[in-house]
Amino acid sequence: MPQGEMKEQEVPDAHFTVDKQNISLWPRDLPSKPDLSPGLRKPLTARVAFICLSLVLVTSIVLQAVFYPWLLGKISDVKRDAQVLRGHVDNFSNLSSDLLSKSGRVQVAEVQIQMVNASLNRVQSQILSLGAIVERASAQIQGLTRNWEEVDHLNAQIPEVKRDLDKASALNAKVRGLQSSLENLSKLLKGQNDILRMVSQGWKYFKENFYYFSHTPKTWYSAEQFCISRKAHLTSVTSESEQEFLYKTTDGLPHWIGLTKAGSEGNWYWVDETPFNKQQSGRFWIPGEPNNVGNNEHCVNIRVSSLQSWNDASCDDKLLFICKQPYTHSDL
Ligand SMILES: [Ca+2]
Repeated sequence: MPQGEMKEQEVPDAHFTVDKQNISLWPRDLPSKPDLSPGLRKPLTARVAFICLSLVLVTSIVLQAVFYPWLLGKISDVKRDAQVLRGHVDNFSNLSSDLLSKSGRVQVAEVQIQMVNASLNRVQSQILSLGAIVERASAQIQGLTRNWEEVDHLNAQIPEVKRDLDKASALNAKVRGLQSSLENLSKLLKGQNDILRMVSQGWKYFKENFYYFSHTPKTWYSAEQFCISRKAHLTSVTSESEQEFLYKTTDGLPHWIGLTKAGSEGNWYWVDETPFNKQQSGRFWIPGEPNNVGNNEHCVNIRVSSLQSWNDASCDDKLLFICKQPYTHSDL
């Protein structure tokens, strides 16, 4: 140490250092050791101790000066690390509680997974059945496609069919018309047949009525009974043409007709309930008739071949007679 050396040169009696160097580094002839007394050695020891303590103190101060900031930094680092560690511990605690809750959730999730698996199994079986259904549907679609092609083919034929239908409809209308004509003809023929049948039985046809001119004389009442048995009555006369037909057919032979006042209070009436028109019928009486001879002439006959041919006579006289039956178109 230079300072030590300088102090050695300034202070010649500092033999301790010189003596020590001579021993360890430069072996020389040993100087003769001064005879140090114990009184001198004590201050020297104290100084050495002081120096050493100073050195230690300085070193300590230097070290403190050097390392104190470093230590402060370290302490703050440690604190920070402690805080970080505490944070980790807290996080770990939270993580632990999370793990517990998540463990419960995991169990729930396992149950749910089992349920989902069961559902998946069901879905799988449903998918299989759906596959079968799809196959059947596919087959049906193919069949429908073929049917559709047939429908298209038929659709193409529709216009032609429609024309045929129109023709058929027109023909049908004609057929209906013909059928109606046939029905009318049939009815006409049936009417003709009825007329022929009645004519064959001795009846005469005139303007929608059949007339029967008897061959046997009867009283007026018996004659009416005969006509009733033939679904007829003694004839009424309601027009000049009918009167003409009757008197011409009787050809002058007296015939009972259905006009009488028997059972009434002197009023003429038609036995077939045709209303009696006294004014229009007045022209059919023989002039001077009805004269009611003997106050006993209550029935009327056609006596002569003339428009004025009516005569009142006794109802008990036996005369030929005329029945009248209206031609009923029962089948029309
Ligand atoms: Ca008379």
